Amino acid sequence: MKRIVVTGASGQIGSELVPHLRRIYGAEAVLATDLRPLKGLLAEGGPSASLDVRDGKAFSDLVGAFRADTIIHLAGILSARGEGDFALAWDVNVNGSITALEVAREREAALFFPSSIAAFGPATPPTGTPQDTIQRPTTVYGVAKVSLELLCDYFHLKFGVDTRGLRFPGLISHEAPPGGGTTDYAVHIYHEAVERGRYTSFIAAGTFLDMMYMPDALDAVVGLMEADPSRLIHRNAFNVSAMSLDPEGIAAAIGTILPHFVLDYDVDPLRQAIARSWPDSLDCSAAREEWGFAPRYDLKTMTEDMISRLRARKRKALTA
Ligand code: NAD
Ligand code: AKB
Repeated sequence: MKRIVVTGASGQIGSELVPHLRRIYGAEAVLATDLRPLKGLLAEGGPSASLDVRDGKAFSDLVGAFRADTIIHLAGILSARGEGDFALAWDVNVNGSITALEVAREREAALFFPSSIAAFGPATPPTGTPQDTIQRPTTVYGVAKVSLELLCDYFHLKFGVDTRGLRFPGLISHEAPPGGGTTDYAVHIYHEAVERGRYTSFIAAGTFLDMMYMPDALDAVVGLMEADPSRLIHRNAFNVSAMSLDPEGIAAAIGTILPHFVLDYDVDPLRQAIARSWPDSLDCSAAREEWGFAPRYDLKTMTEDMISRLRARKRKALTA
């Protein structure tokens, strides 16, 4: 990766991936784009542009003018939001992503596509979920992810496009808020713990889901995109995860630092049903073997880092 266009750059992942890529490849080598206005570091730290990924001509023109060799395609509508608006979720997640594939093909760029644990469904083995297994998701978000996993394989086989991708678990981070997903509770719980000392979870006690801390997700994107292609047997949709967590497990880890933290529940049936249809713990051996996936953070180290960063931000806001 030398010259990179990032779509959906204002979101939870893009807000941290764009500065990370700019540190590695140089500020001028990373063009941040989004439908929403780009703010702060995204706009000031390097080139940026407005882009609706469903506009094929604008997308292709931007990639061509920037002389990009890589597209990191993050634009999307997340699981819970998607269940509320089928047409929008399909249009952005399927049509917008096919547009990204077509632009990559036309401009001879590599394409990173972020799939998700949402690509699995209730018939999937929930623990030790294999890399290659039954999928059959029950959300429009998941159906779109499976479709794109297959289309990314197809564009590689048929047209030689250098497509690569990960199946992300729920990502926990402190920089930008999550965008309407089911795993969002695992981000909100830290913010609320530091702000208010308590959190009401919309996901029920005992519901385990795969999770990963954002720095490991950023390293995984770069690690996969820089991997020797001759070692990639799967290429797209690699299972990646660092921990399997339920709300009480996170609360217990927070409680070691904030002993008065209180967790209670007001379960949202929609997001709980989605969570129950997803696996508990992925088998990530293909990612480890084919390109050296090695997450650094566990629940303890992630919790220490999240709380210390959120506390520092709170102190700064109070003194500003
Ligand atoms: P997010 O919702 O925080 O950000 C998505 C961004 O896409 C937003 O900034 C939004 O403005 C933009 N967008 C929406 N429609 C657009 C359009 N038509 N054209 C251009 N931009 C548009 O999402 P995120 O968490 O940053 O996720 C990025 C990608 O990673 C998504 O494909 C998501 O499915 C995938 N993913 C995320 C997670 C996670 O936990 N964050 C987990 C698995 C997969
Ligand atoms: C969501 O909950 O929708 C995302 C995801 C796991 O894909 N965080």
